[in-house]
Amino acid sequence: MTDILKIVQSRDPGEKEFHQAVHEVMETVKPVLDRNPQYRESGVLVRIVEPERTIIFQVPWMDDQGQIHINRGFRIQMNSAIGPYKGGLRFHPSVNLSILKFLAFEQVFKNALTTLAMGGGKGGSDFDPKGKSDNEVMRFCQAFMLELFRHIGPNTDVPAGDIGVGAREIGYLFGMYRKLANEFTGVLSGKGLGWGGSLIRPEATGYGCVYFASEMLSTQNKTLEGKICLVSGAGNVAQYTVEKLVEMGAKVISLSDSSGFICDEEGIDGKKLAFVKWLKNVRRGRIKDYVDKYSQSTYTEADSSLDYNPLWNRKADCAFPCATQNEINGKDALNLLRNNVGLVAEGSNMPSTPEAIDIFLDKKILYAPGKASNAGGVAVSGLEMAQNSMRLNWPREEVDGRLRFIMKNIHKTCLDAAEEYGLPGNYQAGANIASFVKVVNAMLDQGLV
Ligand code: NDP
Ligand code: 2IT
Repeated sequence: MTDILKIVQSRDPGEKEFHQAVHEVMETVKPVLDRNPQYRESGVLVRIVEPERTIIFQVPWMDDQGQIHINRGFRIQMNSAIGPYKGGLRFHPSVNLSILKFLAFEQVFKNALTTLAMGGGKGGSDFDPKGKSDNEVMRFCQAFMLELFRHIGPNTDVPAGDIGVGAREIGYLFGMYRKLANEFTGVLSGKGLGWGGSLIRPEATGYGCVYFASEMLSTQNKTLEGKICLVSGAGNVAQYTVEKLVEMGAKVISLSDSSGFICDEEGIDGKKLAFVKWLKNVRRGRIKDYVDKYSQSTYTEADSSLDYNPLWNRKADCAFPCATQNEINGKDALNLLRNNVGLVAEGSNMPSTPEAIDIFLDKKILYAPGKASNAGGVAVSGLEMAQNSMRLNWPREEVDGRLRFIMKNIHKTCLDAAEEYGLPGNYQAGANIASFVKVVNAMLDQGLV
């Protein structure tokens, strides 16, 4: 165990997701620390694992029946050495300090990989938008922003979406910010196209993940054409991962939500995807309803008594986890390999447990860690910030071209850093090393602040 992990564990006992994320980065950057003793000596390691600021607040709101609810709101401002804090907001009942600190920590390194000037942050609430009316969601978002607005700003901290926070929530949050601050600035990303949003932002995480996968395959002179793909989740990232995979000629056979997963061996084509988008984004229904419409497909209910997820136990070539953290464990990883999967590109944040990652690395399959492969979302958020600052909107082709370029560049950065440290093809080490060096060098340049 690294010394720094011991410090984090004793300071923040019980924050298991945060410990997992710190451990993952610190283990892989050991060769960098050995080669550059100034990093250990300067105390930069203890600084990088401690949020610069943690804001926790009460969010009181009233439901449609007049009942009062108190949720907890958070914003973790993790590191601002290379730019304003930047990262999403998650609304989900599981949200706690540990989960948001792991996400904020990952975000610092992910944002550094994009090459754009963005520090790392994350926030959210244990509020559950599921089953709430639009008015309840609006009142919650307004109450949340009533406190958050004093801590953010276009040059300070720029939140965006994540699980449970999409276009609807960003709209309500922005409206309240605009009113409270009495200014119209690019304080949130993922905004509507008519009021400062960027083209391609909704698509960016999923598209970027597929661009990254395609780059990985090209190192083996392969393409996504004809590849059978497993995708988990059915939200923003999953939907646009499927869209781009279909466009590139792959066959996607699964989708899921927290209740279960569907399998469609005939492939989820553009028409079926349009139904999923309507089902999830408009009707806000469950993925189970897919089988009522497409009767050749099957639905499997989630079963928490199993120690593996049957979604990952299907014959396929590629896997794209796009739901949530720790959704692929060691057993799932072995099942994926046994079923012929040779590429895993993470759309979600930290979907693979440490055991699963070790199995992927040991078998030398193409494995892309989320901080590299899902960086397209925040990258286009960075482009949205740039467009807002200029008060200009770039066309779709321009933003998509920049996204492709950024993903290609991240892919190369990972490979080059891995190669430099004698770990060819290890994207996990490459992503951590390249981003860590960039952030700690900026911290050292700027002194002890
Ligand atoms: P959405 O809320 O749009 O979709 C989340 C999907 O994952 C839903 O299908 C949801 O099912 C499922 N899910 C959520 N929690 C769980 C759980 N505990 N167990 C099983 N399934 C679950 O979120 P996004 O698509 O935006 O986010 C998905 C992942 O991608 C997250 O890890 C997020 O951090 C990451 N990410 C998102 C980016 C973005 O730009 N949005 C950028 C980079 C990464 P249900 O409806 O039942 O809750
Ligand atoms: O995890 C992530 O990168 C996001 N949820 C997107 C963050 C952003 O600021 O666009």
